[in-house]
Amino acid sequence: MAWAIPVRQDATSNLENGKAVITQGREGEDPDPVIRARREFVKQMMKDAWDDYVMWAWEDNELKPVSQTGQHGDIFGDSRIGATIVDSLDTLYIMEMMEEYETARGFVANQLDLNNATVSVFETNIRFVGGFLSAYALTQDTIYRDRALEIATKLLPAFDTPTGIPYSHVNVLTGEPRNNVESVLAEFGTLHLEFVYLSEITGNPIFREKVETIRQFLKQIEKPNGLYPNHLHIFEGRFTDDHVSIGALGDSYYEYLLKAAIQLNDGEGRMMYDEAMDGFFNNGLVKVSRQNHLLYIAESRGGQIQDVVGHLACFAGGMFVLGAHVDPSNSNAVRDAEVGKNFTTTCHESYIRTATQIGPEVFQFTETLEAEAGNDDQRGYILRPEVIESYYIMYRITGDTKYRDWAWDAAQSIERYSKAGPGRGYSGLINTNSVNPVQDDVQQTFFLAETLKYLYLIFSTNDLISLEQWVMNTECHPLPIKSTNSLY
Ligand code: DMJ
Repeated sequence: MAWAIPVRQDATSNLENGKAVITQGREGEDPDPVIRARREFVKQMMKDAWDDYVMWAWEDNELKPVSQTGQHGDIFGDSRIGATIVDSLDTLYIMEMMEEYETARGFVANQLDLNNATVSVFETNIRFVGGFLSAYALTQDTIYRDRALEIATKLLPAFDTPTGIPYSHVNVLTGEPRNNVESVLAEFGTLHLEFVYLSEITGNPIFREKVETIRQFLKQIEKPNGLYPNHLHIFEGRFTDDHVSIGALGDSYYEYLLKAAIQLNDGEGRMMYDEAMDGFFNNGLVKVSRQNHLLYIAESRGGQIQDVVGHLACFAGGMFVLGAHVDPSNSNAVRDAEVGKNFTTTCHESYIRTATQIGPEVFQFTETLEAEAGNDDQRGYILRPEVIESYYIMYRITGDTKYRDWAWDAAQSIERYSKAGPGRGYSGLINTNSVNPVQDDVQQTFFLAETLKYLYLIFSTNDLISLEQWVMNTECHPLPIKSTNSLY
């Protein structure tokens, strides 16, 4: 029997035609029993991943599912701050795993305590601030709003720089930044959705002001050939390298330009997104393979095109299609819908060309390689979501069921090769091209926040966290869209 989602008393204004718009319980169930069974299978994957974490790594940041112990990881300093718990909150809620959800809420309410740690501003924002804001929007439980405010406030000293571009790391107790004057585009450019919404729900404008400063800085800075290099000197306000990528180091900056436009009807964000995408096209970075004309988005270094694509870049298939979907009269809409579809196909090819049918961390295009890793360093898989994320957006927008099939194939392969044992959690793989892959013994928090949530949603009906009312932060935490969602 499906759980009836408890809608809190103070969320009654979120009823639409008498139904909660937060989660819809059985209404998210597909009429097709095969699809319903797939959704149940994904839910069981979440249960195994969660239970194993609770059993062996509670309060720590990540589970080591092979060793059956926890680990801090390095992105949250020395702190054991339950990153998996916070990143999982909304997934548990959306999947109606209410007992587990209440356990997670109890940790947030009673145990979570930031130690004397130097944390990544970006990671803390997308996983903690974003996770809490999403949980707040879904449940209207103010504990999450207050936690988001508390943690975002601890990040504010990082923004005390001449440009307003934040340091990459800050100590959450002392406010001391890590003394590194170069920051990464995808990090300081991936704060906008959370900070604007946080200002809105707390009435404190400071967060909006911080990201508005970053936006205006990036709007006026000279972009070589219309491209954004990935590193910036936060004191001198100049780019410090010539590496351009829609994947690692650049990725979610572009994602947030588009998604801010969706969240807030932000015309400036849309304009900057369109210009940034034009930069990739105008500099010849959107290419096709010589063998089978697979479309891919190359990187650029020192003015030279590099025919490599990271798994991270595969989110862009969904981004291009989403950008076309929300603004069909945009002059780039037809181009972007086509590019998004074809790039998603290429990312799928990177999956089906390995022995495990799971795509590698990096794939290349050369005389002999087409969407395949070129060396052992490129062959790993760390439970990343981006390819499945694009399947999910493609399915929701086009209705083409092949994306559900591709997602199911990926889920089956993850179950077969990444599972640490019966009833156990999931691990990354060292080599996706081996049928006996060695596991890397890390269950990344984004596996529960993103990979499993996207899988669950692709096997649900479109009204569960609908694209018209919610926009995902880059960690797949849904935030309400201002113009269509009364929860904003
Ligand atoms: C996640 O933390 C986010 O999706 C981020 O934007 C990129 N990397 C991981 C998942 O691969």
